Amino acid sequence: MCNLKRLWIVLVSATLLYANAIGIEEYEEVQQDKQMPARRSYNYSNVVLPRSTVGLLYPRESETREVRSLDGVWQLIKSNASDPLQGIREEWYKQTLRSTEHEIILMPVPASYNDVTVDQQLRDHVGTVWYERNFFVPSYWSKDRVRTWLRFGSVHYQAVVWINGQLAMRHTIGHLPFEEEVGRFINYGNENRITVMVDNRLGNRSIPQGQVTKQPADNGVAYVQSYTFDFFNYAGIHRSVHLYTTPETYIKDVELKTQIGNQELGRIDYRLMIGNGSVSTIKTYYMLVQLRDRNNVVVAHQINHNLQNGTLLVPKVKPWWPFLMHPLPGYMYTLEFQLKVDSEVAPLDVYRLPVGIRSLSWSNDSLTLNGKPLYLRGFGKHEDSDIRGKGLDNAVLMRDFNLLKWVGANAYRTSHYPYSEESMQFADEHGIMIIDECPSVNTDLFEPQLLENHMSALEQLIHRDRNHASVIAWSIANEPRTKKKSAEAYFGALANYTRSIAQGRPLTAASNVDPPTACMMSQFLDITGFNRYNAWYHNPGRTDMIVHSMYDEARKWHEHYKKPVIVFEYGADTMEGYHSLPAYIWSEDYQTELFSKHFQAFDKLRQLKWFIGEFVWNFADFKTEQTYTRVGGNKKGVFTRNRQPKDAAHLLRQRYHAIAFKLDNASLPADLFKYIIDWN
Ligand code: BDP
Repeated sequence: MCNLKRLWIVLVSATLLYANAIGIEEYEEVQQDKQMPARRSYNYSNVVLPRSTVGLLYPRESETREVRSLDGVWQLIKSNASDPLQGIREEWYKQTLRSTEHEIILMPVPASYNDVTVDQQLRDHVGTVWYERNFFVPSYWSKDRVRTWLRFGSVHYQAVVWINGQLAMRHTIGHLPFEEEVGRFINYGNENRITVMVDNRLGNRSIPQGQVTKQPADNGVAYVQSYTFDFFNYAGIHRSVHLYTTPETYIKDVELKTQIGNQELGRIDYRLMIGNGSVSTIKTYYMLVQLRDRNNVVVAHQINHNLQNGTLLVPKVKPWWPFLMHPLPGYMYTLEFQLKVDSEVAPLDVYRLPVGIRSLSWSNDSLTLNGKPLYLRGFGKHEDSDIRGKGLDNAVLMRDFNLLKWVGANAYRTSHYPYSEESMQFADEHGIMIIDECPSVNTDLFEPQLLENHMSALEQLIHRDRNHASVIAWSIANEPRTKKKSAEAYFGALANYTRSIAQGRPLTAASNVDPPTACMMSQFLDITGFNRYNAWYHNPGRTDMIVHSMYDEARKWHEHYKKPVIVFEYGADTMEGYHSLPAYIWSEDYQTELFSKHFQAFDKLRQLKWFIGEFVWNFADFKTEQTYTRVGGNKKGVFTRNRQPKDAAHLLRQRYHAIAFKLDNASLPADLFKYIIDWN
């Protein structure tokens, strides 16, 4: 069979497969799923474990690698919601989008497409949109022994990518990167076209779950995406798109584990994967591994001939410490790998990776870093901002880190999905600890296919983030419906699997089950986390009931599960600028009062050593779907959506810095308390 024919068959079958997977029929299937009886129990022993992710190192330039960004302004067309796969049938990827009948919309990448235009239909679109742009690739990239890779930081929710009309890659699930070697599709020294179909539909087996239903509307029918989670289902190409090169034989993957030993001895254990070639074909190669400090001085090195694993010992190590826990927080070394051939001077491939060296351990009543018990003070956050939606924006990201430090936080949870790789790098550098959450929110209707997707989400997350010093725990879910008995086997299997790949981090999750004994998930976790809205969803207005309820409940979680306890969410919606004396719900005064009462409860709990953290919900106001409980979105932010402080931010700042002062002797910012009087 000639190659062209073979390619054609591959493409057609791939297209059919894809069409089958997300075809129009799926709308019906989704509807049927809605009626799917929630069986009491499934046997999860036959669940297919995810294949391990390989590669996906963050694209970094070096003397052997080039990185080009494909960010910028792309073209976009919106498919008809009633026919999301029209573009596949009509093979839009084979031509320019301009040659379809559809209106071309200019769209920035990275960004969510929803809030960029003034078109309500695009904002609320359900189904597929198509992106396209042209790019040039220099002819010297086609040289022998160069590989060209295309990498997406995240596309929500499903993506199919064509280059010059040929299917190049597909990926399902937002918030996580994917890449493919694409040299065979590229016109080197010439112009190329990239086409991406993005599908935002969530069903009962997507992570997170949602439902698409067909409903009567004034002009016929409407496809409605519903979901129970409390943030807007933004979609599009959310993070950067990179084209980059590696040599033919290249450093494909690096896995690190670090530890601090006695007498200031640091230790880095690394595992390598070399692309192209079995160990026997590359036996004349070796790896020069060098660890450089912040001043670029080599402080440890090794010549490694086995190309698989090794250990570096670092005398007088500067450990990675969290913000305000040490005068030098977030200390990052650079770990440099040079793949060399004996006879040649120039390395074949060079990859440099920032690394923070620290030990992490936990017990039934503590979480310790470098031997010191941690007390986490921080937030649940969102990737969310005006106009950009969930699109990566470095200015917003830096503002967030500046605010985190201003307020004296030392941690946040990536509620409710993995955040950008850039944010993880910032967290390393600023010493902000991360509870790293997978995109499972309000999980319901537990069954095997969902479990497989959930495991895959965790596998991809852990693979992506395992080398970050800032990551101190994996959160496997937020508020799953774990009062259901059917959740027990599901979470048992999920936790078992996740623990087997957990890379030295404890497992946690945020439960809102009440009473604690009714939660079918928390028994499988290393750290118990719970969300509770006293004086908001429970007894609104009654700030006089907070201290007792919070103290009492946290103790119950501990008594039952005998694990360290964190409060992952508490808070109150607050309209900036609305004031009321005495305090009334939704006012800034109420948020401040509610926080202060929680602080009293947390301080009582801190006496009991197993209480290890307090997280406000939320760092900033964020957009949600349209509902009568939300005025322009969720307003529980301590900061507005524009990242300006509400009143409560100042109180929280005083508390967080005061905790750092009491626990770690951190110095207090000069402007923490305003002058009022000379008390003497
Ligand atoms: C919690 C959810 C969070 C919501 C919050 C709220 O975990 O996603 O935004 O409630 O209602 O239950 O503000």
